[in-house]
Amino acid sequence: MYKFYDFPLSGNCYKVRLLLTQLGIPFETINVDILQQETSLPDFLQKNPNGKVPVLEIEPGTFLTESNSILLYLAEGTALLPTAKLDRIQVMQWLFFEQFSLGANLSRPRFWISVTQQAEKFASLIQYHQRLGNVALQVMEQHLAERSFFVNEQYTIADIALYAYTHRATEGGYDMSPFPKIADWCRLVRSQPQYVSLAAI
Ligand SMILES: N[C@@H](CCC(=O)N[C@@H](CS)C(=O)NCC(=O)O)C(=O)O
Repeated sequence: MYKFYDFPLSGNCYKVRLLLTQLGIPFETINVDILQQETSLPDFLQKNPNGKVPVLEIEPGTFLTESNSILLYLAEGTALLPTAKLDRIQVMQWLFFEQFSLGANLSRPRFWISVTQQAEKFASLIQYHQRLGNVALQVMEQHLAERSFFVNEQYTIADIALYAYTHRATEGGYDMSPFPKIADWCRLVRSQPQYVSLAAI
């Protein structure tokens, strides 16, 4: 059985937990407390030298890291990763967009404002990330203007990756009122079979 190294409040971990659940893949969860620096312990660094969750141990001693790579691995051969070349590459395009333009810009303000409650200390960094995050959210809003899902009008791992931090962006101080299409899409993601929620902070 897969072993999943997880921090329940993490959006990156949530992506993997949601996909494992929706695909009906059994897994054992091992909680890693990033607030107690458990990702810096030597034993954990052997699993991921980059010191971050999520990590999926797919067989004893074989570890996959980077949330979106894990999504690609798990979704291979399922309806959540299209086989047609262009659709597949467009899924990857959104996975890369999520990592470079969206994820950290939403997750870092959320971490400082709602998880560690250090908004004042990190005020200027929060402002910096929110400016970039709003640009990324606008890109998503425009894309969704004439679509229900991100790729080929079907639910894919692109939706899972983008949804993880977007649906909790207000916890990072984001005003989501300018993004009604994103709100519709979030409702659609929540209505997918075997949907599970991200833990409340
Ligand atoms: N690009 C990585 C980012 C992973 C990441 O930033 N993980 C955070 C939790 S969301 C973490 O483990 N932080 C602990 C640390 O940096 O010490 C991914 O998508 O998996």
